[in-house]
Formats: sequence, C-alpha cells, structure tokens
Amino acid sequence: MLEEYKRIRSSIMGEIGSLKDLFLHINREDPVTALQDVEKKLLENRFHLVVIGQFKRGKSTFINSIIGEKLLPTSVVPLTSIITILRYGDKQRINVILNDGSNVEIKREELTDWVTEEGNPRNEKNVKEVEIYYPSDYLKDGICLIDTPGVGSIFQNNTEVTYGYLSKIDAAIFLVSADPPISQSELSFLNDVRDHVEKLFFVLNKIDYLDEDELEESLRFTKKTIEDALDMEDSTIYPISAKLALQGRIKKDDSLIRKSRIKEFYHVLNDFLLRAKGQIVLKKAISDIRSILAKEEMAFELESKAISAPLGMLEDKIKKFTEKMQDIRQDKEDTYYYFEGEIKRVIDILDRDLARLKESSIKRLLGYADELGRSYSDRPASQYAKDIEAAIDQEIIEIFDEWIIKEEERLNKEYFRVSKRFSERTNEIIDAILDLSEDLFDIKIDRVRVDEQIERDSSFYYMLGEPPKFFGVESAFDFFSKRLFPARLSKGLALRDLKKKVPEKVDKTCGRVRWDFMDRIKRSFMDFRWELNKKIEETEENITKAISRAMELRKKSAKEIEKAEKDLLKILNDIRYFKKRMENISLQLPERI
Ligand SMILES: Nc1nc2c(ncn2[C@@H]2O[C@H](COP(=O)(O)OP(=O)(O)OP(=O)(O)O)[C@@H](O)[C@H]2O)c(=O)[nH]1
Ligand SMILES: [Mg+2]
Repeated sequence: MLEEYKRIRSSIMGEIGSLKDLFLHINREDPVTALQDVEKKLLENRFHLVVIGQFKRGKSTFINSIIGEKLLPTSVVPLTSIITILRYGDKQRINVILNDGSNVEIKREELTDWVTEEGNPRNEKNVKEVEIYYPSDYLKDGICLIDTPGVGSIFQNNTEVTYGYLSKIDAAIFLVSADPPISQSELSFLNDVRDHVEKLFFVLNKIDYLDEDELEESLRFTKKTIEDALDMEDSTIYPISAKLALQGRIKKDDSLIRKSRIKEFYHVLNDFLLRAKGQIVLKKAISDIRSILAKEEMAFELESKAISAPLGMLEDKIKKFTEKMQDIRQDKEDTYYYFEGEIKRVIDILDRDLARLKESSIKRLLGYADELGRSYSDRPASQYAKDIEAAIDQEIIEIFDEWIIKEEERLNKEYFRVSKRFSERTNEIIDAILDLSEDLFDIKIDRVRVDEQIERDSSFYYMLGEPPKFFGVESAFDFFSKRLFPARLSKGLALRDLKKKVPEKVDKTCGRVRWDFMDRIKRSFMDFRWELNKKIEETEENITKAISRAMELRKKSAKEIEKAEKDLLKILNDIRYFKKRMENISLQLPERI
C-alpha cells in the first residue's frame, strides 16, 4: 500500500542517516538534532481515515476487511456506539479512554462490552473513545482507521459523537448500500459533513446482493441522488462488497476479493493519500533537510572565508556586523510591539461581539421567561420556578454554543491575517541578517528554504487550538447558585426573581467565554512569537558562531590553519553533494492535485 510514499520516505530516511553520520563525524550537534526531528516527524506521520454513514451500512465490516480479520463487532442491529480508532502497534492492545481522561486496558473479547449499544447502553460506561493497536501491514504505513457510530440511528447521542470527530481527519469514506437505497436522512447528513471534511469518498457497499443490471441501476441512482442533493456537477461512486472482501481476506480467496471490487477502491484511496497528504509530509521533510543543509553551508562558507581574510579586515567586518545587528534587533522589537497591538485589536473584536450578544440574549431570555411563566402556570409552585430556571439555563447554553462556533471562525480569520503578516515581517528580518552577511563576508547564501519554512509553519499556527466545547449541559452552570425557592413564594414573585437573575447569568457566561477565547488567542500568539524569534536568533547565532570558530582557528599554527582550510572545503563539498541528492529526491514527488 502507498508504495510510492514508502519508497520516497525510505530514500529520505537513507539521506538523513548519511547526513547524521557526516555531522557527527565533525562534531556538529545542532544539525544532528534537527535531522532527528525531521526523522521523527516522518515516522510519526499518520493518515486519518474515517468511515461514516447510516447505521448498518457495513462500516465496521469494511474496516475489518481492510485489516483482514473480524476484529470490530458487526451485527444486523444498530451496533457501534463509540468512536473506535485503529492504529498500528507491534502487539495487539486495546485501550478504552473514558470521559474523565482515565484509561482502561481491555481484552479483545471484551470489545463488544464497551463499543456497542448493547454492551454499553447509552454509553453508561462514559467512554470517550477506544483505541486499538493492531499489528497490520496496512496500518504500519501510517494509516489510522476510525470506525464511527451509524448516523441517524435511533440513538441520537451516537450521531453527535460522529459529527464531533470529522474535523480531525484527512479523508472520510461515506458508505451507502444498494439495499435499502440512499435515504433522505443520509443526504442531509452528507450535506452537513461535506464542509467539514477535506475529502469525501462515496462508496456503495453490499453489491453482492445485486446482479450486473441492478448494480448499474443502483450506481446510477446513487450518483444522481447525491449530485442533486449536494448540487455537484460530477461524483464518483465506488462499488464494493465489504463482506466478500473480508471473506476473501480470511479465506485467502482471490476470486472473492476480485468480486468484492475492493482493490479498485483501495487504489483510488491510496493515490489520494499519497498525493494530498503524503506529498505534503514528504515535501516538508525534504525542505526541512534542505534548510538544514543551507544553514550548514552558510556557516562553513563563512568560516572558510573568515580564516583566509586578513585579520584587520576581518575584525573590522565583525565590528560592522555587530553594529548593524543592533539596528536589526531594534527592528525586531518594534515588530513585536506592533503585533501585540494587532492582537489587542483582535480581542477588541471579541469584546464588541460579546457586548452585542449580551444585549440581544438578555432581551431574548427575558421574553422567553415570560413565555415560560405562562405555559408553566399549571405546575405546582415548588416545581414552577425550578422548571423555568432549568429551561432558561438550557436556552443560554444553546445561544452560546451556537455563537461560539461562529465567533471562533471569525476570530480565526483575523488571527490568520495577523499571524501571516507577522511571519512575513520575520522573513524580512531574517533576510536583512542574511543580506548583511552576504555583503560583509562576500558569500552567497541559499535562502529560498528559509522563506518556505516560515510560510508553512505559519499556516500551522493560525488555528486557535482545540475547537471550543465549553458547555456540557451538566457542567455549564455549576457556578450558579442552585438555591431552591420557598414554596410560599408566589409564582409571580418567583418569576420576577428569576428574571432578575437573567442578566447576571448571561454576564457570567460572557465572562467565561471571554476568558477562554483570550487565553487561547494569547497562548497561540506567544507560541507563534517564540517560534519566529527562535528562527531569527538561530540565524544570528549561526553566523556569529561560525565567525568565532574561525577566529579561534586563526590563533593556531600556519600548518594547522592550512589543514583546517582543506577540511572545510571537503565539508562544503559534501554538503553540496547532499543538496544535489535532496533535489533529485524532490523531483520524484508526483505533481500535486
Ligand atoms: N451482503 C452484505 N452484507 C454486508 C456487507 N457489509 C456488511 N454487511 C452486513 O451488514 C450488517 C451491518 O454491518 P456492520 O459492519 O455492523 O454495519 P455498521 O455500518 O458498522 O453498523 P453500525 O455500527 O450499527 O452503524 C452486518 O450483518 C454485515 O454482515 C456486504 O458487503 N454485503
Ligand atoms: Mg459498526
């Protein structure tokens, strides 16, 4: 699977190995550490694939067919109720993660007791998700398969669990089946998810029920229905039989596998994974290595120039470099100051939006309280106030939940704008340092890589961290007093009292939301600034270290200096050789789609 990805990855790993040897040999620690990081990232890369669809379409069976074993429970009644993640592991191990963050290790026979509606009705065991580590070749390539509860099953909770998971994945496989044909609720689910996933594959499962003509008809029908519902020009539906594929794998029967048509789909899927994601991962590794090489090349070139320059001139140049660096550093400080102001502006937007929300929601809630007062007037006094308050609390949760999602999007956009500008400024500062060194020491610096690197990193940082989920129904109002109303209090008074509490409730909730947003914005910004500052400082340090190494060398005997010069040239040659090799590897990457 993913042959091409694996092949290129292993050539990159090979280069990393030789480069580490090279730098270890000349006692350069920094590039070795940096190379180890690249290696680690390459090895840790995961492709996240989620299988979604209505209950009983064969999601769990499909995943079983990929790994070739009946691992996940499947059944004729709605079953999977918990997100189940399959990852590679040398040994099989199943880990249940509970909502409170604790873990339970379970045996394979116990899986049904935890991930199915039958074994764990309404998720009474409070499971967040289940991880299965499994020694399968397919997973070994870095693929991570995610089974989800059937959407639209009678258990509403299951549906919500599935929606929540979509943002974390690379591609979603949407399973429908020939019989029964695609339904309205599947189409509305599709409409909801399409914007949340990077890539959606449509798969028609259970084709073993159909003969050629029926299959043809079913494909045509499914294709047209999906295109109409999603307003798409063209779609591709991949027909498979997960059941035959699984049987074929278990019995090692190629004719069953052929009949299942699963290979055609794997091919498309893997091709996508390589191009869309694998390619980004490989490209990033290559460009990281190139930037390490560019940095080393610059340092050694500087060093070699500095050894051979006349001493007086060299000292003069170093003085100039130090002076100019003062200006550049001041520039950096100004930039930071400016961006702090920009971040404050983002927070101002949040405050203005919150103020508007506060006003409109208090109005709406007071009206709602009156409405509730009327419709609950038959309830006994002891119950009356309690019920109204509970309904109001619920309404607040809904208002804020909905608002937070929109606000998150808005702030993300703003934050992206600011951080992009910030990383551009950082590039300019790094460029200024490099310009200065080129000028002063008469060297040519290979710098395209540095630009690329920051571009890429910035796109990683602009997200404000985890998506918000502030309001679990149970925990949202812990901080409000849960005072009970004395029974003798008249209903009218109780309602008045409650309405008085509404602004306070809204206010407190606004406070919490504000704090949470601000905290995330500030933290993201600080991390980002730290990263960028590190890049600037590394550039400067790289230069000053190279010069001081040269100055040290100059104190030695003429013979030793001569030898050092030769060594430096040899290292530079080696570095240039590896640069060429990395270029060749990058030419092997397929074009992006
Ligand atoms: N004939 C046929 N039956 C299949 C196929 N794939 C799955 N099934 C059957 O369909 C039923 C449901 O399969 P599951 O894999 O449990 O379906 P699911 O989508 O995971 O169901 P939930 O977990 O409830 O959402 C089982 O009885 C499977 O054996 C197929 O390709 N052909
Ligand atoms: Mg299932």
